Amino acid sequence: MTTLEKFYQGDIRALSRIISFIENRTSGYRDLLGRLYEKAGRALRIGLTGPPGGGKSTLVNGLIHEYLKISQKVGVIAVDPTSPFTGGALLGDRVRMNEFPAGGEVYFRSMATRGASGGLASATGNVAVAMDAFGFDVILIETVGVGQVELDIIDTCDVVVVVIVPESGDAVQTMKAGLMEIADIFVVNKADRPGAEKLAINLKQTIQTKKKKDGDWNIPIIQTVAINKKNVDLLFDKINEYIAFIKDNSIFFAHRRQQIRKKILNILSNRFRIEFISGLEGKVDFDQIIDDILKGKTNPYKVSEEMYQQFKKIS
Ligand SMILES: Nc1nc2c(ncn2[C@@H]2O[C@H](COP(=O)(O)OP(=O)(O)OP(=O)(O)O)[C@@H](O)[C@H]2O)c(=O)[nH]1
Ligand SMILES: [Mg+2]
Repeated sequence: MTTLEKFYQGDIRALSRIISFIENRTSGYRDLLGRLYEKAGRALRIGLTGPPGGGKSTLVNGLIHEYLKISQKVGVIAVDPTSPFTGGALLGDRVRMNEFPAGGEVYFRSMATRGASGGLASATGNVAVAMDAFGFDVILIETVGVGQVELDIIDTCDVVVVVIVPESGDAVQTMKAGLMEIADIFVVNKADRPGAEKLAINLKQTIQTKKKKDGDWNIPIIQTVAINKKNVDLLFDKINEYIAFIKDNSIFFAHRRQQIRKKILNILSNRFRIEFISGLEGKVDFDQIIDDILKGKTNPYKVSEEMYQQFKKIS
C-alpha cells in the first residue's frame, strides 16, 4: 500500500510522513498537496496567537477537551518561529499528548522553522490542508504573535483568538503589536494574576472607540485561567458563536474565497520569482554590472529593467 492509501485509511504515521514530505518541499510535493487540497475544506481552522508564555498551549489543551466532548477530531499545529528545531513532534508535544486518548482523535505537529524566510505562513497552511484532508474536524493553530511575519499565519484561519496576559501590558501595547486588527475574540489569560480585570476593561474601552457598523461582530473579551480550565468552556462557546455569526453573514465563505485567491497569487509569484531569478544564473555577469554601477555608468533600476525585458522576450 502506498503512503497516500494509508493516509486515506486514517494511518497517523502516513499523515506524519506526508506532512514531512510537504514541509521539506520534497520533489513532487506540489502534486501531492494539490490532490489533498481537493479533499480539504471541511475542517474549521482556529488560530490562537499572542505573546510568548501567555498560556496559548494551555488554552489549546483546554479547547481540545471541549472538542473531544462533542466527538470532534482535533489537529494541532504549534508554530514557534523562534525555535531552531524543525519538524515532527517536539518534547513538549509528547508531554502534552499524554493528556489525551491515543486513538488518533488528537494529533500534534510542531513547526519550528526559524529562518524559513517568509514561507512559514504558507507552510502552516499546507500542513493544515493535510490535516483537513486526513479528516480532522478542527485544526487549532498556535503561534507566537510577535511581528508581522508571524501574524501572516492568521491568513490561514477562520477565527483568530488573541491571547494576552496582565504582564503583556495594556491595550496600547496590544495595538502596537498588531494584535488588535486581527482579533475576533480576545482572551485575557492568567486572570488569577493582578491586573487582569484592569487590562480587560482597558481593552474593552479601546475596542469601543473603534468605528463599527451596525451588525458588526462585537469582539468579546474573555478572562480565563487556563491552568484551572476556568472559562475555557466560555471561550469554546464564543468560538462557536463567532463561526455561526460569520456563516450567517456570508463572511465565512467570502473570507475563504479571499484566502484561495491569495494562495493562487502566492503560488504564481513564487514560481515567477524562482524561474526568473534562476534564469539569470550564469547568464548575467553581476561583477561587471556592479562595477559599472559603482562607476556611475548605470544604476540598479536600469539594469533590472533590462534583465526583465530580456526575461519577457524568452518566456
Ligand atoms: N498563573 C497562571 N499560569 C498560567 C495560566 N495559563 C498558563 N499558565 C502557565 O504559563 C506558562 C506558559 O503557558 P503555555 O501554555 O506554555 O504558554 P504559551 O503561550 O503556549 O507559551 P509559548 O508557546 O512558549 O509562547 C506555563 O507555566 C503555564 O502553566 C493561567 O491562567 N494562570
Ligand atoms: Mg505554546
